[in-house]
Amino acid sequence: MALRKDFLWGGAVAAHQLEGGWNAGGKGPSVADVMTAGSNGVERRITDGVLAGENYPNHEAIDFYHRYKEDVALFAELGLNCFRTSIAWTRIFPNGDEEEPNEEGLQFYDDLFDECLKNGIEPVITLSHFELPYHLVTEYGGFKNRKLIDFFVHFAETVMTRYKDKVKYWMTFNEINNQANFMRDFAPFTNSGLKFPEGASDVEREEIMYQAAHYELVASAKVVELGHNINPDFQIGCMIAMCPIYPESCKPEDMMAATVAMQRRYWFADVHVRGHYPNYLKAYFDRKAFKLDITDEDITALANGCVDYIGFSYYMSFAIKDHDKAPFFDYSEDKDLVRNQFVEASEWGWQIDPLGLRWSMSWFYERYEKPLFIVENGFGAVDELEADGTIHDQYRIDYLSAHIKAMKESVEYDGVDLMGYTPWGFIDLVSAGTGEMKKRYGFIYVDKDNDGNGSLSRSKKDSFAWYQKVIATNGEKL
Ligand code: BGP
Repeated sequence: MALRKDFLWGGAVAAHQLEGGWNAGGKGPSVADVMTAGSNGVERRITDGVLAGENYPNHEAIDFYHRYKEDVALFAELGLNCFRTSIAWTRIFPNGDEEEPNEEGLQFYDDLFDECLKNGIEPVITLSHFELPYHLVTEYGGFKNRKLIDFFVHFAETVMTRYKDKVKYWMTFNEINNQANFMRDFAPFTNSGLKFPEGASDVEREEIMYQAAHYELVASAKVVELGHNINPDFQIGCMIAMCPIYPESCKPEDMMAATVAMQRRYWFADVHVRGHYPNYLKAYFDRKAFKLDITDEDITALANGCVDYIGFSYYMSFAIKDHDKAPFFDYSEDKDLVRNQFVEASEWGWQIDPLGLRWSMSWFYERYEKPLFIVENGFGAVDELEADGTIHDQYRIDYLSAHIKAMKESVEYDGVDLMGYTPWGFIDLVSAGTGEMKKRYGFIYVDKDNDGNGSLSRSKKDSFAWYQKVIATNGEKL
């Protein structure tokens, strides 16, 4: 089998990481807007507002908000036939809980989508990509509050109705399962906006995390059902962060550790795709005596809102050992994960494993038999700008071509049904994890440094011409 003729070759970004214009056009602050930059191992920190002297990298980002027309022209030159971005919730509902949307925000996305479509580029839209309205954190405590289901559904209904003839592909929550391994206050990489009570134990944190995850899954399911009513042609997917967890060895305890770790990290996909909680998770809830608010209506909503496809990100794989160390895998930290000695890692410790992509595709497809969509994959690196303005990013080309090769093998040898591929951060943007500019993924270079200095001008790296060729040959020439 070869790649589909209508294969979606694109690039992926998120509103808060590239748009800037954080308070333009009536936009309210999101959690990303009150998050400081981290660097040199210092974590990003959420503040209680805008503090003088702090570096808030998302405020300007790469100023896509004002430059999207020139950028979309470059995307067209690159040859993209789709563009994955998110709609910033706070452009549409500045506080997240209003009845009436902000027309200026709606108009911005109308203009952006028109510009894309005019250039033969189909928008692929994430509804929530780590950019919860900050007001929903301060007023309601984030997604541990049931009220957020209604706010999210109202937001989704508003934009799905408005763009029903412009957008066909949707995703609900970006990397919804990431919250299972970042159970600290206002962690980056989550949609929940949680602050845990002072002194909360690991078990208490876990219970709060499961409650928030449940509300997000119910919100997602309601939006899938609603979206299909708004336009039966909509394709609405979930988005899972996929990092397969290998056993460190064939020792049975390592094998079991990997199995349990996979359950704890990927049960989200079971609920999204099958519409109910898996038994292994119900057993875990019982053992831990969690008191979760899961109503009969929620159970019905989950069953009625199964996704059409599985969107997922893939950057790296993990390894784990020794299930006998602890009766259950502890998600408050990845302390049982070990370095895989068979693969290299990036400067940020992300283990590079192209075959892991094929493994992941098989795992998803055997389990669910639903179309897959690789909506993120990429290599974060420090790029060197030569004196003549060129950037020779062969390491990025090597990483991506090895992954595309594995992706093609999965289609050809394993018969996986794959809709498309959108490499992450194909235009340089603010890193979600670190808030840095220097961790770059792009084929398009943006002149801006970690301190916010630079002309913001765009230029092409070597990988630009390489990806152009990949798309033009439908993945034949890597
Ligand atoms: C994913 C997120 C993206 C993105 C990417 C790279 O988890 O969905 O938002 O940023 O990771 O991560 P980072 O920016 O930390 O390198």
